[in-house]
Amino acid sequence: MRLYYHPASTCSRRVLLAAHHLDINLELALVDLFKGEQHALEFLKLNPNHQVPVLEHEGFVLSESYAIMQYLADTTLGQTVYPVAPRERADVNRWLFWCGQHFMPGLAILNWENSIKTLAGIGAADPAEVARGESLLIKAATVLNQHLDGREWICDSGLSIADFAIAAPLADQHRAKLPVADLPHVQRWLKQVQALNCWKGTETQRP
Ligand SMILES: N[C@@H](CCC(=O)N[C@@H](CS)C(=O)NCC(=O)O)C(=O)O
Repeated sequence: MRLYYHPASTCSRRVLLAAHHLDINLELALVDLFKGEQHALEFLKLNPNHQVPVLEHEGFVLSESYAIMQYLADTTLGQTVYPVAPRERADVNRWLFWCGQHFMPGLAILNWENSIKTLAGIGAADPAEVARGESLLIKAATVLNQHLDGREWICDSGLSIADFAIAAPLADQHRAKLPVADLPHVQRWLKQVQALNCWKGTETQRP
């Protein structure tokens, strides 16, 4: 299986976490977002949305990080991070959708303004955008913090791809200046995810 990715892409990181945990060896193909390679015609045939990650598996091409994590789990015998019991699976799906719909919008703004712009050398953060990102993210992260109060993992079925999905973009909490430092349950849970082998094993694939 080949994964088109970029080391600064938190969406790629969540796929890498899932693959490492599932013991799937991905062939990594760098798409240099800083050089604009996501706009190349060849890449647009794989993903017309101009974005990584994209998985290629024996002629099957799949974009969208959450769908890729689900596919990796579904093709792994005996895995437990994407349960098959309908209600347990629905709960994992709920948090994957929540991540995309509620958590990522504010986080992506802050990641872009405070982190990626600096890494790519394309200028200073826009204060109005930073304020918009903070306001969106605080609302979502507060919901997550309350949910994690008294819970070991996000879903009661145990460690799941929802933990990978939501923890991955928090890796850059300091560089992206994410307003989550004062959320004790989020921080305690994140430390737990960061103690997993899959987290340590994918650290070198980051900038
Ligand atoms: N919904 C997509 C979002 C993917 C995404 O935002 N990818 C970013 C990197 S994390 C990207 O490739 N950005 C390049 C661009 O938009 O030009 C997913 O979950 O895979």
